Amino acid sequence: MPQVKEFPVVWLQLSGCSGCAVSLLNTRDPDIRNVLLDELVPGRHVNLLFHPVVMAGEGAPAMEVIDQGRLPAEFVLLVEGAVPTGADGRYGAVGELDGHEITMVEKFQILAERSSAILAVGTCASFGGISAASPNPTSCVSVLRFCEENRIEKTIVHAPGCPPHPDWMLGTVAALLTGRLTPADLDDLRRPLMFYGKLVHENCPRRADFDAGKFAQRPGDAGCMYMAGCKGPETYADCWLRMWNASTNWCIGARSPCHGCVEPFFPDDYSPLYEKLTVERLARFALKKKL
Ligand code: FSX
Ligand code: SF4
Repeated sequence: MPQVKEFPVVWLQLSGCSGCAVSLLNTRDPDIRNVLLDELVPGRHVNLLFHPVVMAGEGAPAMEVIDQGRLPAEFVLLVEGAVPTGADGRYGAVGELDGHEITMVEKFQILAERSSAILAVGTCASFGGISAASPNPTSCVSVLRFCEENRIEKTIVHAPGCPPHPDWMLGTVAALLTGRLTPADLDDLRRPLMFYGKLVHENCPRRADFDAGKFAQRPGDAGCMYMAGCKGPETYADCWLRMWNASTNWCIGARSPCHGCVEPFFPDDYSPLYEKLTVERLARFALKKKL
């Protein structure tokens, strides 16, 4: 029988709401049991060493798994949440060991330096997101910004979304494990083009209403939801095709505007959420389309 290769993975949870972890648990095909017990892709098994939401271990035995001296020679680091750098990191702790509180900043720095590659999971880790929203009292920064400021040079890939779709996370991990994620497979925001390559607005079932000038005034109404704050004209994601909750529905299908949660503009630049994009921003989209 061919040997199965083990890929150690550490999931670190920083400043966020745990929605990314919960979204991961909602994976349908494969389901979470298959992800953890079987081969994610033929011949490759994800050995999830540490995940605060999923693992049974707790306390010192759990913290020892990600202790510097015990880390495997190679592992992929998945990071959920932004890095809370304020007050010397005292806004967030991963746990404690030998009576010493281990801050998120401290643990992230060590793991990032030792990792083979980093996957920023969710919009907080990728771009700062809600955790770094104004006025950002905890001085949260994205994974990339922290690494740049601390001269940590690693392959960093983004799988944003608030939360990200389970397929976006697992598909990106599978591509990383099989070496099928080259810079040519990413957009200029380091997102895999296979998930984030197409514009929502170009693929929206309400697009004909936009072109005909039939606009909904509030969520729930018929017509294009541009006036009700839809950010589809500058949001790159495949929700319109993939849909959510085991392909049940998606935001626009549920008569809600797209909030652009996969974009670096979210949430500050997209607030108030139900306010329309400026005409200048729309014009920028039209210009891009012509090129
Ligand atoms: Fe952020 Fe994760 Fe949004 Fe939440 O923790 S991407 S707030 S859905 O879940 O980081
Ligand atoms: Fe669809 Fe939103 Fe574009 Fe209207 S503005 S066509 S609702 S994506």
